[in-house]
Amino acid sequence: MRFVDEARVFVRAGHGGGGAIAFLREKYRPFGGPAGGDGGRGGDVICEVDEGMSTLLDFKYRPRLVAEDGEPGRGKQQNGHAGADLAVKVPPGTRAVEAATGTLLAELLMPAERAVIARGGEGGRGNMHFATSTRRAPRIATPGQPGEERWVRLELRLVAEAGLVGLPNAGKSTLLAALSSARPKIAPYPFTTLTPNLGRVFVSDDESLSLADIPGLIEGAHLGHGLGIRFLRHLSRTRIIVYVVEVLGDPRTAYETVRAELHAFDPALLDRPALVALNKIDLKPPDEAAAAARMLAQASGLEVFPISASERLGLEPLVAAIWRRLTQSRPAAECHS
Ligand SMILES: Nc1nc2c(ncn2[C@@H]2O[C@H](COP(=O)(O)OP(=O)(O)OP(=O)(O)O)[C@@H](O)[C@H]2O)c(=O)[nH]1
Ligand SMILES: [Mg+2]
Repeated sequence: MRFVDEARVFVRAGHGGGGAIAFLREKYRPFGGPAGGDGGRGGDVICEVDEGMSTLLDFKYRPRLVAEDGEPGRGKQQNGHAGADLAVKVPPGTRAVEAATGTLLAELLMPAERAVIARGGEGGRGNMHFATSTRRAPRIATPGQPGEERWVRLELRLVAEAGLVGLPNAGKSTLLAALSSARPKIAPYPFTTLTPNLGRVFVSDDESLSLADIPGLIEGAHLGHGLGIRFLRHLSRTRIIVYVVEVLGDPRTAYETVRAELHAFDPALLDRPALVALNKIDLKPPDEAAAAARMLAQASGLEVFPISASERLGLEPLVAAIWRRLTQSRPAAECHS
């Protein structure tokens, strides 16, 4: 399944049906009066969260979302049927933004959450409403209103509680694979991961957290180097950032490079609760790894967990710390006001 986190769609809600002008003419009621019914409402275009989805790929193949028009009113006081809504499924974390103005139309997070992104037009009123004592045969009805239509940008921001960030090759995907059932591609060269991966980490039988593996960042990513920083928007909803830094080379510079790129994307990311996973300690003598961890803790002011993702060393304390931070920072009520 291809990961697509941006799509442009044209949405058009249904037009309202026109009100009818009609008169009752029955055998025994020659002047039965005005009987034009109302037009039906146009259908809405609606986005609805499907928990099982994690990409906007479908919209690449279906860029026009059009709801049904309302039917016009008819004689004998019959109202037209309303047009059917068009409901489309989106992954959790989808934002719908009006392309022309940048206005946020909807942000869909919770399972089964729905939002209207284009509202159908009201139906017109038939002439049966316009009769008065002095105007018994009104030849007036109102037209249906047009439905809203607009270009909409859909943007997906993964809904992950924790995010892994680091230089390419630091071992982020290896760590995600060690902690969850996700099976991201892992290879000994930079930029193996081209789009974010998502996994679920079980802390106990019924407690889990979602973890995102973000493609590697290099110095100048905010200038477009490497894969750039657009994937950092998937960090916007993570509550905890886990810096993955390899113990080889210069861990402190690696950490600072990644911080600088996060800052360039959004300075607020630096204020998020964060931890450091100092990876690949299997490649260093234990005392050197421990010294590197102390140095990095000092330099970063963060808790540093020496681990080996591939050898599965030190993972439990790391997960426990992520979980502790999450439960401490978890909003008191998980409901949206
Ligand atoms: N020795 C050792 N090698 C590791 C460890 N973790 C990861 N590796 C290796 O490091 C290489 C890069 O690992 P990945 O998990 O693909 O790294 P990444 O951070 O996801 O890299 P990008 O997707 O390119 O950003 C692979 O060859 C892994 O097998 C570790 O703890 N010890
Ligand atoms: Mg990777």
